[in-house]
Amino acid sequence: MKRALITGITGQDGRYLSESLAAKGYQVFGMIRGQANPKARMVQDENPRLELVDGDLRDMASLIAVLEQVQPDEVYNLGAISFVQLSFRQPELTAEITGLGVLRMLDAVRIVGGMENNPMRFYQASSSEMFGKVREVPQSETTPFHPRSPYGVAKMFGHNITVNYREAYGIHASSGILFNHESERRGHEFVTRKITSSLARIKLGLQDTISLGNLESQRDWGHAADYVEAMWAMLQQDEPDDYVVATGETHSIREFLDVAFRCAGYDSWEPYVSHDVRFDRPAEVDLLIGDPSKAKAKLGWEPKVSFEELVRRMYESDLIEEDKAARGMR
Ligand code: GDR
Repeated sequence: MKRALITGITGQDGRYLSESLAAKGYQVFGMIRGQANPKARMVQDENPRLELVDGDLRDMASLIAVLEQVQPDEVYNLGAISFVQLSFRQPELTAEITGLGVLRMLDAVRIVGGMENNPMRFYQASSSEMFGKVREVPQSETTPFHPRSPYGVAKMFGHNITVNYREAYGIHASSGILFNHESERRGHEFVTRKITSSLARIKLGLQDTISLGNLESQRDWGHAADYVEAMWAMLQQDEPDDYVVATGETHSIREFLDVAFRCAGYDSWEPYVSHDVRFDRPAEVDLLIGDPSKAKAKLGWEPKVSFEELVRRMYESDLIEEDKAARGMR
């Protein structure tokens, strides 16, 4: 039975990946940070075969101890401060966890796995935010980076150090440059879930409007359940490498609003959406659109969920969730 360790187990991707690996017959370990982490119980309930282990990406000794205990075949490093806007308010903490955390985990893999014939395969969750002020459209594995946030800068360090450890120590370390991926489990701070959950509350008569920031930015949005399959496929290759994971389609926040409000039976979203400068960013990423041809050709990976289906699924799920919450059932 193969063993996998996932950091960021309580996040959207950690939850999908742990279920997918368990279904493939893996023994899955999730790294949990902090005492009495309230999300530990939720992931344990969702996936009873999951084993939780204590560790923190800021604490090298804890990472070595976790790897010694778990002896994983595959390490998926998904743990990070992942909210771009927060990274402007807490840039140093973002660099510490999202950036240096990758180096610590790679070093722990190097030390525990050994210098030669290291059996531990490593996946780094890199991000399209590294492309930032894009130098080319669409963005591929060879597009130069130009990050626009402390988060993007930290992810760029994580990506580069992963490539460096692969080249310097021969570690089977791959980096997935994932474009935005959303789902019914997306955190409420991200724009897609903020829109679908607020829209559900508007539909249920629980809320009047949604306050948003910049509606012009364009993103390449896919479904997270599809994207975790690409992570796994990367670690099954003979050779480690970097891959863009995207749909190849881009849509503005306005288009997201169009589709979501149409699903809910409204002709227009304009009367329900107001602008709030608090949600504008000091520097913005205007346009992201990925070229996933390498992932398609080498991993045989393709996204299954379309943009329209993604929006509809998120809205319909939120309608049920918000209704339950309003009745005190959540
Ligand atoms: P992003 O996702 O920054 O692309 O990073 P987010 O959903 O936060 O923002 C997308 C775009 O929407 C605009 N926007 C708003 N965003 C939020 N969160 N809230 C608002 O009210 C709002 N109004 C407009 C933003 O300015 C932005 O242009 C996500 C994260 O998951 C990263 O961790 C990941 O690496 C990348 O996607 C790929």
